[in-house]
Amino acid sequence: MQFWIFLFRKENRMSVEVLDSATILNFIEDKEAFHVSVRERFANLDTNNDGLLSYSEMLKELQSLRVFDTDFGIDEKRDPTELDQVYASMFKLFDHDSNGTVDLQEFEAETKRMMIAMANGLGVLPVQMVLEEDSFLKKAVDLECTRLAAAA
Ligand SMILES: [Ca+2]
Ligand SMILES: [Ca+2]
Repeated sequence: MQFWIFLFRKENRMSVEVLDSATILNFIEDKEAFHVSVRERFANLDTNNDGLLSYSEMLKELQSLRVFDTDFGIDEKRDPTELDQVYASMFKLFDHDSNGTVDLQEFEAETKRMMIAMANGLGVLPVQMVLEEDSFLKKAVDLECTRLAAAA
Protein backbone atom coordinates (compact mmCIF):
# COMPACT_ATOMS: atom_id res chain seq x y z
CA MET A 1 0.00 0.00 0.00
CA GLN A 2 1.30 3.43 -0.92
CA PHE A 3 0.75 6.37 1.42
CA TRP A 4 0.94 9.96 0.47
CA ILE A 5 1.27 12.53 3.15
CA PHE A 6 0.25 16.07 2.54
CA LEU A 7 1.63 18.01 5.41
CA PHE A 8 -1.06 20.25 6.66
CA ARG A 9 -2.60 20.80 10.01
CA LYS A 10 -5.71 22.64 11.00
CA GLU A 11 -4.06 24.97 13.50
CA ASN A 12 -1.29 26.13 11.18
CA ARG A 13 -1.22 28.88 8.62
CA MET A 14 -1.82 27.67 5.13
CA SER A 15 -1.54 28.98 1.65
CA VAL A 16 -2.65 27.83 -1.76
CA GLU A 17 0.29 27.17 -4.04
CA VAL A 18 0.76 25.85 -7.51
CA LEU A 19 3.32 23.12 -7.84
CA ASP A 20 4.45 20.46 -10.25
CA SER A 21 6.86 17.55 -10.08
CA ALA A 22 9.87 19.74 -10.98
CA THR A 23 9.26 21.96 -7.95
CA ILE A 24 9.43 18.96 -5.65
CA LEU A 25 12.36 17.31 -7.40
CA ASN A 26 14.41 20.53 -7.46
CA PHE A 27 13.88 20.82 -3.72
CA ILE A 28 15.10 17.28 -3.07
CA GLU A 29 18.08 17.78 -5.37
CA ASP A 30 19.08 20.88 -3.43
CA LYS A 31 20.63 18.60 -0.82
CA GLU A 32 21.50 21.31 1.65
CA ALA A 33 18.07 23.00 1.69
CA PHE A 34 16.38 19.61 1.91
CA HIS A 35 18.62 18.35 4.67
CA VAL A 36 18.11 21.51 6.73
CA SER A 37 14.30 21.22 6.43
CA VAL A 38 14.34 17.55 7.33
CA ARG A 39 16.62 18.18 10.31
CA GLU A 40 14.37 20.99 11.56
CA ARG A 41 11.26 18.83 11.46
CA PHE A 42 13.09 15.92 13.03
CA ALA A 43 14.24 18.13 15.91
CA ASN A 44 10.68 19.37 16.43
CA LEU A 45 9.37 15.84 16.66
CA ASP A 46 12.16 14.54 18.91
CA THR A 47 10.61 15.91 22.07
CA ASN A 48 13.00 14.13 24.47
CA ASN A 49 16.05 15.12 22.36
CA ASP A 50 17.63 11.68 22.23
CA GLY A 51 18.24 11.90 18.48
CA LEU A 52 15.69 9.20 17.74
CA LEU A 53 11.98 9.25 17.02
CA SER A 54 9.97 6.75 19.01
CA TYR A 55 6.56 5.56 17.87
CA SER A 56 4.81 7.92 20.28
CA GLU A 57 6.87 10.89 19.09
CA MET A 58 6.03 10.05 15.48
CA LEU A 59 2.40 9.29 16.31
CA LYS A 60 1.77 12.89 17.27
CA GLU A 61 2.94 13.98 13.85
CA LEU A 62 1.13 11.21 12.00
CA GLN A 63 -2.14 11.96 13.78
CA SER A 64 -1.95 15.59 12.81
CA LEU A 65 -1.48 14.78 9.14
CA ARG A 66 -4.10 13.99 6.65
CA VAL A 67 -3.41 10.64 5.16
CA PHE A 68 -4.16 10.09 1.55
CA ASP A 69 -3.65 6.72 0.07
CA THR A 70 -3.94 5.61 -3.47
CA ASP A 71 -6.18 2.64 -2.68
CA PHE A 72 -8.98 4.58 -1.07
CA GLY A 73 -8.82 8.01 -2.60
CA ILE A 74 -8.85 11.26 -0.75
CA ASP A 75 -9.42 11.80 2.95
CA GLU A 76 -11.61 8.81 3.70
CA LYS A 77 -13.26 8.68 7.08
CA ARG A 78 -11.82 5.77 8.97
CA ASP A 79 -12.53 4.13 12.26
CA PRO A 80 -9.86 4.56 14.98
CA THR A 81 -8.66 0.93 14.87
CA GLU A 82 -8.09 1.16 11.17
CA LEU A 83 -6.26 4.47 11.65
CA ASP A 84 -4.00 2.89 14.30
CA GLN A 85 -3.02 0.26 11.76
CA VAL A 86 -2.33 2.95 9.18
CA TYR A 87 -0.08 4.84 11.65
CA ALA A 88 1.73 1.65 12.62
CA SER A 89 2.37 0.79 8.95
CA MET A 90 3.58 4.30 8.30
CA PHE A 91 5.98 4.11 11.22
CA LYS A 92 7.32 0.84 9.81
CA LEU A 93 7.89 2.55 6.46
CA PHE A 94 10.18 5.02 8.21
CA ASP A 95 11.87 2.48 10.47
CA HIS A 96 13.98 0.85 7.77
CA ASP A 97 16.03 -1.41 10.07
CA SER A 98 12.96 -2.30 12.20
CA ASN A 99 14.65 -1.47 15.49
CA GLY A 100 11.60 0.37 16.81
CA THR A 101 12.98 3.89 16.42
CA VAL A 102 13.47 6.23 13.49
CA ASP A 103 16.83 7.97 13.24
CA LEU A 104 17.58 11.07 11.20
CA GLN A 105 18.96 9.06 8.29
CA GLU A 106 15.83 6.90 8.09
CA PHE A 107 13.59 9.94 8.42
CA GLU A 108 15.38 11.77 5.63
CA ALA A 109 15.49 8.74 3.32
CA GLU A 110 11.79 7.99 3.75
CA THR A 111 10.72 11.64 3.44
CA LYS A 112 12.72 11.82 0.22
CA ARG A 113 11.18 8.60 -1.09
CA MET A 114 7.66 9.85 -0.34
CA MET A 115 8.30 13.19 -2.01
CA ILE A 116 9.68 11.51 -5.12
CA ALA A 117 6.59 9.26 -5.21
CA MET A 118 4.45 12.39 -4.88
CA ALA A 119 6.38 14.11 -7.68
CA ASN A 120 5.91 11.10 -9.93
CA GLY A 121 2.22 11.12 -9.15
CA LEU A 122 1.90 14.81 -9.97
CA GLY A 123 3.50 14.57 -13.38
CA VAL A 124 4.28 17.63 -15.44
CA LEU A 125 0.97 19.43 -15.13
CA PRO A 126 1.01 21.96 -12.29
CA VAL A 127 -1.68 21.46 -9.65
CA GLN A 128 -3.03 23.73 -6.95
CA MET A 129 -2.58 22.53 -3.42
CA VAL A 130 -3.27 23.89 0.02
CA LEU A 131 0.01 23.84 1.91
CA GLU A 132 0.91 24.36 5.53
CA GLU A 133 3.37 27.22 6.02
CA ASP A 134 6.23 25.12 7.40
CA SER A 135 5.63 21.99 5.32
CA PHE A 136 8.24 20.46 3.05
CA LEU A 137 6.13 21.20 0.01
CA LYS A 138 5.82 24.89 0.92
CA LYS A 139 9.59 25.01 1.33
CA ALA A 140 9.92 23.44 -2.12
CA VAL A 141 7.68 26.16 -3.56
CA ASP A 142 9.61 28.93 -1.76
CA LEU A 143 12.89 27.59 -3.07
CA GLU A 144 11.47 27.52 -6.59
CA CYS A 145 10.35 31.16 -6.23
CA THR A 146 13.82 32.20 -5.05
CA ARG A 147 15.35 30.35 -7.99
CA LEU A 148 13.01 32.01 -10.48
CA ALA A 149 13.62 35.44 -8.95
CA ALA A 150 17.38 34.90 -9.18
CA ALA A 151 17.09 33.85 -12.83
CA ALA A 152 14.95 36.87 -13.77
CA1 LIG B 1 13.15 10.94 20.91
CA1 LIG C 1 15.31 2.35 12.85
